[in-house]
Amino acid sequence: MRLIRTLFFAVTGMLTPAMATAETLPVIQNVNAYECLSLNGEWNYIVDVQEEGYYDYRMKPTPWGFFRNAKPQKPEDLIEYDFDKSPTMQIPSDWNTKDERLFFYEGTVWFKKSFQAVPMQDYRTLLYFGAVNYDCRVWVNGQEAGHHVGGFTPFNFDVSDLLKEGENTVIVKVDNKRHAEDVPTQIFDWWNYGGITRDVKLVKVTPVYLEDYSLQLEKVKGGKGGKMREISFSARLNKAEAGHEVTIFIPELKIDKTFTTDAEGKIQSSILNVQSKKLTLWSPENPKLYQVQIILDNMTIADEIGFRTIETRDKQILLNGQPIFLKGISIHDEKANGGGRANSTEDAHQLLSWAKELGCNFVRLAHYPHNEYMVREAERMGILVWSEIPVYWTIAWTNPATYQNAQQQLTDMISRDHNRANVIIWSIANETPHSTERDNFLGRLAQYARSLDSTRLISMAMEVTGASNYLNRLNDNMNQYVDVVSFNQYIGWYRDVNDAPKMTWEIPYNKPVIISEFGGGARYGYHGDKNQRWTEEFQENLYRENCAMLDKIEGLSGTTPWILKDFRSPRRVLPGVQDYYNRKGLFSDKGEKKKAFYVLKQWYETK
Ligand code: GCB
Repeated sequence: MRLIRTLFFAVTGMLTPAMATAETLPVIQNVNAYECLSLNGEWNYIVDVQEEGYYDYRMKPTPWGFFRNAKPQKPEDLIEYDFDKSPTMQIPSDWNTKDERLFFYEGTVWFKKSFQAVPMQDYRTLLYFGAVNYDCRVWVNGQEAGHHVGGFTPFNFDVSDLLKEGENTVIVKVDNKRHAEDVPTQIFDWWNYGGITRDVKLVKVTPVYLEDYSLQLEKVKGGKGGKMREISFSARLNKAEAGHEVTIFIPELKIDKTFTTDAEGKIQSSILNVQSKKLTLWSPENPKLYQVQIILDNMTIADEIGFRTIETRDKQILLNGQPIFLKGISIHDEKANGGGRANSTEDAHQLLSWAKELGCNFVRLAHYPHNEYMVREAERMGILVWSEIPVYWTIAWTNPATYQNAQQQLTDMISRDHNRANVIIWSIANETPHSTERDNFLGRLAQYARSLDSTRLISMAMEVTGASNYLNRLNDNMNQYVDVVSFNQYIGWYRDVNDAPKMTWEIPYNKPVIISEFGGGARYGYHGDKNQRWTEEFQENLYRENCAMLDKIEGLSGTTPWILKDFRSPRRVLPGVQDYYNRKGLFSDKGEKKKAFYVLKQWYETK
């Protein structure tokens, strides 16, 4: 094996200018299994309203940008910035809640972090970001490491050749300005939190490492009662090299099997046999996870993996072959108390505990991939997950770059979470306006999602388009691409305020139905008549009438009402009521329960 010199963690040394550039690579599977140096913590930051640090006065990228982290060498030198004298911000975070001046800010902020590295033989170093919102450029020691677009998915660059012994500096330019051709587009109903919003780390990998692996329980073929179950295992190295040994070791199931990579550096889907009675399936009642080790050459990757099947039969969703009603709630990736982006097991646990208290076995993580702690914690707590990409409202359907962007976000969402037993639905869009262009875009995206992962269900939040004489009809060409027909409806709030009891539904597809949103706003502590908008009583009544109405839908397989908790949104400006919060939460932004919480809880007790 070729010896590659790279650097790792702590100590000092001489600086040598690196000339190489880094490489953007597919996201590494299960990053936390590797030895990492966390770059979380205090970073210096500079707010750069006119992108002075990137463009010259003719709007051309300047070689003298802030990424050089320059310092005056002589008394007469003119350098009009200084990271080390600039304020610091705790990373990961969003600048909107960390710096009062930046509450509404959408633009560019530069971040800088220094750390020590030491040379090591035989390893490479990836610089990994859990997520940065939205457009981000990264430099290591003044050399460009890479560029990434999209605010909610992980990415990594190989920075081995940019590092040097001693002090190293990472500089990140983050720009969260909205644009019509982006994903999401220019308008969306949540706060456009900017910054390095998830963990940053240096990851130590061998030159040949396991870029991806997958373990998936196969559905029972030919009826029940089989003595054996099959788990399919596949893996991919970062290099197309044949002859590497990959061992899969699951002690509790007595699985210990070694495979050899093919010329593409892959283990093509291979079957591991397990006795049915020895296998405990993952379920909300018993979220069993197995300790798994995957050993490539001498490197061991540890994971915890659950085994379950998910499929549909006519209008039913089957988990482990049994029909299940998905008692869900929609959630934004925002901290439980006070807002700001969530990014810890504690944040996740708080939100998911509220969902549990409500009686949920399912959450819709809207409208973009949430942080990984959320998915992992939900898995431990026995909560099923709908995971979504931010193809929301008015996407630029005919722009090829927009499609590529959406596809990349979908790829990275699936890459990160495809070994999580609790994730059962990939959602490709929310409330998109019907057109041929949209159908082409979303049809392609749905097929692509299926090509990446054929073991989960595909869905999207549609809208009801036809209603007359109290009959609501779902009619969306996308029905042919999805496994589960889901739609949002706001009877009692945006429409038909007093008519929910009279409403009937027609969903003309032989597929399970999820109501992916319903609800209405209430300000916690505001009481009055059930017809008085914004009161808890109005929301309580709306939930009562909606639940009764939904009970009449044939094939209803689940609901994820909108939403667990009040969340920040720049579109919600009504003083004294909204104050920049969408008030449709069953909990207030401070975690107080509104009356409607109990209505939904009671309804779920009947399911
Ligand atoms: C919707 C959207 C969601 C909004 C919600 C609302 O249909 O999907 O993002 O926040 O309505 O409150 O209007």
